[in-house]
Amino acid sequence: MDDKFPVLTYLDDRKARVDKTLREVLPGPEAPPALLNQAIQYSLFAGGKRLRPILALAAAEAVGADADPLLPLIAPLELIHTYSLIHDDLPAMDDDDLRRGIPTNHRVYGEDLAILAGDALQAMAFGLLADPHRAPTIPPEARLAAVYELAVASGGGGLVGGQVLDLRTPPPSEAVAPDGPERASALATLDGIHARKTGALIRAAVRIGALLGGATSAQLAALSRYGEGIGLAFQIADDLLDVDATPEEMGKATHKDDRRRKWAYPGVVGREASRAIARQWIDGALDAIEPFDERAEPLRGLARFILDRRS
Ligand code: GRG
Repeated sequence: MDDKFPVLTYLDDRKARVDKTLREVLPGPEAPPALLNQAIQYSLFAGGKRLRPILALAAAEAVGADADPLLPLIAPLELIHTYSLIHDDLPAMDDDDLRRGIPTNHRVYGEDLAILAGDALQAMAFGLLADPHRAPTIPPEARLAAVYELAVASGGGGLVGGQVLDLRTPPPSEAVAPDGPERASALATLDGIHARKTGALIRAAVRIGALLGGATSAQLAALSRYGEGIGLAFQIADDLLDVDATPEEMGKATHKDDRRRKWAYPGVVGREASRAIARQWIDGALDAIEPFDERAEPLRGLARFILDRRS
């Protein structure tokens, strides 16, 4: 397997394509109601990595599809992700001042607009995906399957459910002994939160790309396992960055998990074990796509990137 895949170039190139599509499909900042569209554009174009749509593009490529025509159906993943960040930052949730390196949406536009911008982004995502005029060559069944994936990943079994657990699960007890029974139960709690809060949308991104790209059921099953593995690894890496990276690198406050006594991997099992567990998830994800040919190289590169990223 070639581990020299130029993942940073791939990320730059695909991010530019996703951004171009987002600009094409979204109402401009002057479209009425202008304040709403400005609030949406403010957070959407604040410089996210676009990892979820990029994973969907890479999954479509891995099953042999021409991914570019799928962009209008893949870009909605970023709308759901951005809505979840805007709402997560609200005073009623994480109460954050900084996101993607700039003041959070509610700090600039007010809580009312931030809530409504998130709501509109969510509705827009489903509207774009269901619009038969976009990517008209995609069979209606594949489009419907993608709508279903996105709905499941966004709701109580995914983002929203994960956020509820994240906010309301009582914090972990001080020390978790490496061999004690509390460790297994703490890890199960953590994985349950992570799989919903972060993993569900990442897994759905990979599945949506595969479904729209015409994956066989065997390919879809393998890619689901890949998506699940990188989703869990992504959140462990995010927990590690919260303790290791600077606010400048992350574009948001760091050391928040510890201060807020939140469920996070390093606080429960330590940095080293956290890194080892993330590595196991990535290895499992790479294993799952082992039967794929060189068209899955972007997926392999992205899996490695998730572990090595600094922001
Ligand atoms: C409010 C319904 C609702 C859900 C919120 C997304 C989320 C759930 C909370 C945000 C905080 C958090 C730690 C989420 C986990 C996912 C995560 C690490 C998001 C950051 O994703 P990146 O790194 O961000 O892809 P960019 O800015 O690059 O898009």
